[in-house]
Amino acid sequence: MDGRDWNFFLQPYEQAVEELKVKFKTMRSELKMREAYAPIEFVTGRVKRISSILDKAKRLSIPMDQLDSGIEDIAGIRIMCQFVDDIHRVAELIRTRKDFTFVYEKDYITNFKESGYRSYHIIVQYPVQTALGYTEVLAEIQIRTLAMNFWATIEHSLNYKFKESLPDDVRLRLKKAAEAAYALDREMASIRREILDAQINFEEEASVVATI
Ligand code: 0O2
Repeated sequence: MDGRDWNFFLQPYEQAVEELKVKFKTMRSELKMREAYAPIEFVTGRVKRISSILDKAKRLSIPMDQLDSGIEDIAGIRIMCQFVDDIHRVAELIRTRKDFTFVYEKDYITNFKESGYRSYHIIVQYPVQTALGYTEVLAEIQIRTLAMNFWATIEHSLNYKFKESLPDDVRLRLKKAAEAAYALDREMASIRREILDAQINFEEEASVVATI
């Protein structure tokens, strides 16, 4: 494919990413308005770089004419949450939406990757109306906590910079850092639960006093 062909190929993915970003940002503001707390902290999106598409196609032996069905993360959306519980809430909201089709999900939180990577991935089929007609593209929605995102962003840039040459001891330290990030997630969730419980008890006591 030359540059022009790539532009045509990637156009519906770019449109899908832009539309999905708007939808999840709207979900965030709507939930914040209705419930005062939004399980979504922020949303980002990207179309996979051509070099990264070619690398993945080569690694998975995907023919060039099957890139659209063989590579599921050409369109990628990332949803960052404060807490692990929020990830499951957002995943449920995604599963029940009617404006795209849920395909399948990968729970890399329970089944974290060898690198230490944790995130919840949902693959959806997204309908796109382009100037030339209707099509559908696959998109990968990654849902993660802020701590998971912190780890993944740094690990990704180190891997990108040093390719295969990251020394084993660095990989091991990164894996331990991923565990530390997950321990932080659990601790923050526990602190939050304690504060919420204390608040409920306080409100119950206050309402008893008010009725006396
Ligand atoms: P980008 O944004 O294109 O540069 P895989 O073999 O991991 O490529 P798999 O197992 O099907 O494929 O995973 P999946 O669900 O397609 O996820 C691939 C994407 O998940 C990656 O895209 C990353 O965004 C993220 N990811 C998966 N494993 C790791 C990991 O060990 N570290 C980090 N930092 N991210 C990971 P690309 O292609 O890397 O990113």
